[in-house]
Amino acid sequence: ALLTYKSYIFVKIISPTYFNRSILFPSFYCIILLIGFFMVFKDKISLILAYLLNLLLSIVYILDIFYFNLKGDLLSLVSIKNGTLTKLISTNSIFEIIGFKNVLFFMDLLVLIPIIFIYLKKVRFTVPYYFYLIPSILFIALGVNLNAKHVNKLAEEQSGLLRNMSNKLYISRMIGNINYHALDGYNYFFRYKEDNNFQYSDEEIYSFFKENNKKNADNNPYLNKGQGKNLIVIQLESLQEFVINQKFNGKEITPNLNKFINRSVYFENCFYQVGEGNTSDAEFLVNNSLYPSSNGATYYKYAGNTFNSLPKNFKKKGYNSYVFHGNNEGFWNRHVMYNSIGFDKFYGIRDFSQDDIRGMGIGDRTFFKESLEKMDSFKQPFYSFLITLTSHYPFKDKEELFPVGELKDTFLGDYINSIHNLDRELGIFLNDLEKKGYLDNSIIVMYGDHNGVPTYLTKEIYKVRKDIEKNDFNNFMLGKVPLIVHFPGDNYKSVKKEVVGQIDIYNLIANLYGIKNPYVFGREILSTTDNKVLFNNGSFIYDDILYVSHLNKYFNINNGQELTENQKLKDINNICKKEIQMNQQVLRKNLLLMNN
Ligand code: GP9
Ligand code: MN
Repeated sequence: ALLTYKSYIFVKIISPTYFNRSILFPSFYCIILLIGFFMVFKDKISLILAYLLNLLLSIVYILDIFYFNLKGDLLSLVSIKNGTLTKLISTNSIFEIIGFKNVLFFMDLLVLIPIIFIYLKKVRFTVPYYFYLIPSILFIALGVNLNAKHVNKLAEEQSGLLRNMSNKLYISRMIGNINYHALDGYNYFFRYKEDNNFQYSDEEIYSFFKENNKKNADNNPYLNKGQGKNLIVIQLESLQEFVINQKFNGKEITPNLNKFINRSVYFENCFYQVGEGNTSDAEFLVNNSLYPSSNGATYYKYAGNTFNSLPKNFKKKGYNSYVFHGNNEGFWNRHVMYNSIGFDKFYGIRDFSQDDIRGMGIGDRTFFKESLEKMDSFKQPFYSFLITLTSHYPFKDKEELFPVGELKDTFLGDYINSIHNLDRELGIFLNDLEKKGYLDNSIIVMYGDHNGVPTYLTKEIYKVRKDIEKNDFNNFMLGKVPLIVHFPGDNYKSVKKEVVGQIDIYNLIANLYGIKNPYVFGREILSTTDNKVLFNNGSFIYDDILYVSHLNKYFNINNGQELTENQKLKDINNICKKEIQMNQQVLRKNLLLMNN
């Protein structure tokens, strides 16, 4: 009864706007199962176990409430491992944060001690053991059934969620907080051990890094061009390359981006390389020059790792690093991972005005405006990393601005409209940056995080890009995102045709700011003329060759013609595969720890 009551209070606290009776059930189901388990034991032991369980869950609930009140998220094992929890405890008073009335979570535990003591001493048990055993089995059976139903339902509705754990609060609400922690423990201790297939020695990996670094030679004309300047990186939600410099129904889709591209270095062949971690993987690639995990979300799975990230290297140059994103701080485990990446401050949903919530969080206009206000107060030079949100699926912006005509009420129509809105907000922001002088004393890097149109709808894109022939080769080539680098004075403006990936953005920035990191998978792209981009699924572009893994086909990148496999292609395929596997090993073995 006490645990049920505590669960009720807890669910109410973590679900202030979602609270209704049905959301309580999963918590109760967990308790039914637990009661079944300790009833299996003999009377006295089961009583003590019940007490200990109450104690343990009270601690978990209190820590979760503490965590939730500060970070809008729930505790996870990796947040304990990477020191996020300790940092919060050492800088805040638990009692103040959880609120005085929640201290009651522990009051019963005190009161129960003498009662249990008397009970154990005085009460003689006369009821036979099977009397407990039968209901216990019933409780367990019922508990397993009800819990499994809930967990399976969630797994079916949102496949991947229970593995990538992108929204821990939601998981806890849907399957109960006890199940959430059990799942977190299972992921942490068991599930990810699947990846322990180490094929390369650490030495091999370090010598790869050494070779890769040689290619990042110092002889490029852009070297150190950013020294002393701010860096503003803007990651744009769902922005794909196929909308750039395009008109639809006679109207430019992204007029502001197009204008800005004309003043910048524009990479028109940049591919996104994200995995299950989506947006967070793009953030990860850019800030670490590592590929994301080939399964699960890197931000959750490897948040306890050590990284040689951009913020850490900027710190050595005297820069502070800031990250801005208008969603809940816990989404994609961001606030835990940002700690490991080394951002000095994370401005999440609660750091912005609450009167412009659109979709998952703060609307882009408010987001840009208030991020800029915050930046105005920073000591310069700084590194600011902004992640937009409003152009996220389902693309239901309040205003309808773009005449999508026959595409009205279609996925693609909504997407174009949403991207057009993003472009408008970005245009306002870029104007403000210019007015305030940031364009003269900062380098601006912008790119799309991943596709907004899912691959099964790729064929729809040809309705907007009638200039492209519909075929396997072009389906693949539509997986591009724009990459834009703006220098003060519109210097170096040009269009780059080389094939590059998000993983290279780190190196591009590192070279501009004189940052040296020998442990990178990316490469210098401002001064190169080579094509290279690798994907976790085995596809790659290398020189003139494109390999599409799910088709097991090779193409000539210049004309899209299919190539027959030969030894040379096989060798290249193996080299590319090896690099991707080495990266997984770096993550799994936390190899950068040894070198920090
Ligand atoms: C969530 C936002 C969108 O905060 O970044 O995430 P996505 O679904 O694109 O990965
Ligand atoms: Mn995204």
